[in-house]
Amino acid sequence: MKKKTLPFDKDLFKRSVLYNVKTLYRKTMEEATPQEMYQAAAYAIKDAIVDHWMTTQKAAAEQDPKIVYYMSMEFLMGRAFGNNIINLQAYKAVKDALEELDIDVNVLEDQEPDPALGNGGLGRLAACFLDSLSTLGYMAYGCGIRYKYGMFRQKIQDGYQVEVPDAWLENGNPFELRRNEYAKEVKFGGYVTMYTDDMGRTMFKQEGYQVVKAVPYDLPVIGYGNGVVNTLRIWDAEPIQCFQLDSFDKGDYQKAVEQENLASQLCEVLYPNDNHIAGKELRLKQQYFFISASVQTAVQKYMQNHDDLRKFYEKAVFQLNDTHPTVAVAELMRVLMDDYQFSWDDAWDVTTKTCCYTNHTIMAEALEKWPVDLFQRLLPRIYQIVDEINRRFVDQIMRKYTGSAGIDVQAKIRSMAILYDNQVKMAHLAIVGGHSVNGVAKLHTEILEKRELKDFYEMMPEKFNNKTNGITQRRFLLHANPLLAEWVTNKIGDGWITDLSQMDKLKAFANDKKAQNEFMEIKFKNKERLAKYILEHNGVKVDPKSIFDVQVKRLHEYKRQLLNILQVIHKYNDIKTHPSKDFYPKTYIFGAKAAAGYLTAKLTIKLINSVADVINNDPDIGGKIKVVFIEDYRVSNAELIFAAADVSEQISTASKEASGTGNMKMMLNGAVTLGTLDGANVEIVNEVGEENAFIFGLTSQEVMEYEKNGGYNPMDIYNSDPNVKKVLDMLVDGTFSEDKELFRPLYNCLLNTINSSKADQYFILKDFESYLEAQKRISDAYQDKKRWAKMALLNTASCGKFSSDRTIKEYVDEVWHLDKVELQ
Ligand code: F55
Repeated sequence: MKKKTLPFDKDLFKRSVLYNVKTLYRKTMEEATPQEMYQAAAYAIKDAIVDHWMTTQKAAAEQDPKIVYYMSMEFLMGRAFGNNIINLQAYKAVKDALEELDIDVNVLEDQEPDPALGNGGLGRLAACFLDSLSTLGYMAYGCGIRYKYGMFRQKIQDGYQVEVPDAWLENGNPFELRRNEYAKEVKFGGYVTMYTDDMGRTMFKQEGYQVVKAVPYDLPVIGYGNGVVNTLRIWDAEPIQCFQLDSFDKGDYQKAVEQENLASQLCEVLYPNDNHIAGKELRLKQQYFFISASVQTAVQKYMQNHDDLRKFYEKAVFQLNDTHPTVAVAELMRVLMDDYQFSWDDAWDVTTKTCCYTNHTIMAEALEKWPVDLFQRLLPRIYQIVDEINRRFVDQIMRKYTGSAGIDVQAKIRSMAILYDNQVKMAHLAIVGGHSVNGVAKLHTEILEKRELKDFYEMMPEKFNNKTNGITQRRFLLHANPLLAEWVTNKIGDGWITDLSQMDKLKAFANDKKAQNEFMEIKFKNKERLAKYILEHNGVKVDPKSIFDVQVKRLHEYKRQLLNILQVIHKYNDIKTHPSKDFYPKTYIFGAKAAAGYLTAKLTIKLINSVADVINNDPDIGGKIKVVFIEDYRVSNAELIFAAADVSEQISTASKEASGTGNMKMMLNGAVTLGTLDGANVEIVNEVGEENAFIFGLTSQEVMEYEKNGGYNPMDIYNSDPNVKKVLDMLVDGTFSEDKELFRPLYNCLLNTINSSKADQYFILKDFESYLEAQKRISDAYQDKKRWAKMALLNTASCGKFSSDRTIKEYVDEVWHLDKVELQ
């Protein structure tokens, strides 16, 4: 039976492109620049999307399904054009149509800037989830911020990272729709007054505040082949027009200027920190800004076709992506009580049944806390509500534990209160104010339950659940790796595109010599494609026959890029001292952005580039190893990199990486994991089998045991392992920099001679030997061509579990309970 595909009118598309070039630019195709052609084609695609968008919204209005509001400060969408035409099942038609107009689809795709409204994993996960929600036919809104400047663009100058503003909206965004009619007001500051309403109830009112207008921009999120189009709604801030200002604050010129300033600053820039809270006032403003607008919208939408707001949670669920959107708990309480006259208890019932929270990290520096005075000054009414939530919760703790043998009630309050030490603890608010708390991989959820959030887990175990992360195979295989996608489809049909568990069927080919050769031939072609990119962008020639060993992710000490580069230095020494020793050539590929203020991370980038300089230009090495640092790692070049990876480096200190998702993207593309038993690596190894991955290092148990006992002394390793000593000494002997002191801070991180309990907090030297040994196993395995091909193929064949479709199904079945929307 032939499967139904979405209709797409190729000729209409072609005419539309020509028409758009004319009306947008007053040009013919011959005169238009590639950017103009891209815009014209994108508008033509948008035309096709809008029909589906309207059909979906109409069906939803009729069927009234429950909606998930995925609230997130970050959506790392990546380029839209290619992904949209893939999900419309129109890639080939568009490619052919463009060819007839003498345009290469790849050149066109390259004209689009990466919408980088996210830092890394957390933001990208949100984007994958939206893709899956549409593909599975559930109604969803992504709620976020339309930052004027997204994640900075990274330039490497003299080996150092330089941050360049990301003006992604410079040429406009053809896919977005400004929805002025849905604008909302958001209020900051001022004070709260009390009054008695007509019915004798005590009511609260915020006065003397500043106000900004939140204006939504809608972006379509297209399901694969099903015509479902959901909405990513990102908010921009504008000043309230003066005539409106008049009505509440006549002639207050000063205030008008302040409001203009606030509006222009609010959505200016994404904070570029991952796993680290900067604690800036503007950040809290951003949080409340998009949450207030989103919560108001969700309630209003519900009230359009329902009358009993006490049943709101039957039609809406808020998923809070980490603690950043957690003010939603108090904002929903506020709207229900102040705008709809709910009692506290009724409002609390609705709020806790609506909100759910995902935790993405256990790193202490990422736990979000706000000083009470800042919080109170900026959000006076919200603070009152948080204070009352806290009072009632502390009361509940006391009632539960007072008089229980062996329980220190004060200790419980200290560890769980929302307000403590003059701080507002956002994770605690999220746990108390919702009905679901989830971690993002099995191990991570276990650590939350047993350690990080132990007291909460003991008090309310029913709220806790795990949702192992996933990724969308539409972007990361179908779009990123067309050769492999086609091969897979030839072998097992195209069912995998919407059901990744079908990849399992590839296991039948694991020992098939022809299939193995084809698989490795495709990998080789993808390596050639990446080698070309590297030559163009880095000016370094790499050999696609060498092992492509890849570590791409944010730069963070716990992710241990430093361990990787130290190992490279060791390998360099090894080759120099044993020039005739057999060594299979390797290309070490790094890509990473460091938070702008994170000095150790930035210095690690410099080290990687300095090591690259020395090694790539040393004639003694004869190209046996090459080191490449790919500038400006982002979703678009990630797609090229994943497709070309032989080895996927996932080497975080065990217990620190909540899940990881790059690990899944590389596995999908047939890379073999070299990793610690951390985050989702544990589950990856479980699926693919230990014999098809390379695992090393301390376990999370061991790491946590050391941490409990104040760490370990890396000096012992330095003194006893000559390899380690040599490598570390090279950081400060001028091998990689004329200034011998340049890399001293990294040396000191590893061997803090003043305070040994602060030395090597991420167990780099402790894991060094085991890591070298794993690297050796990799080189050996790669030389056995058949064995490697089988391993690589089995990785692709075993990745079924790691689709975000699976993750979303689990959220739907266990937490959200959504209904599918049916399009006829
Ligand atoms: C961004 C801003 C702040 Cl303030 C804090 C954290 C972040 C951030 O980007 N976190 C992040 O990306 N966390 C990652 O989430 C992924 C998705 O769940 C995980 O796979 C990954 O382990 C985790 O580090």
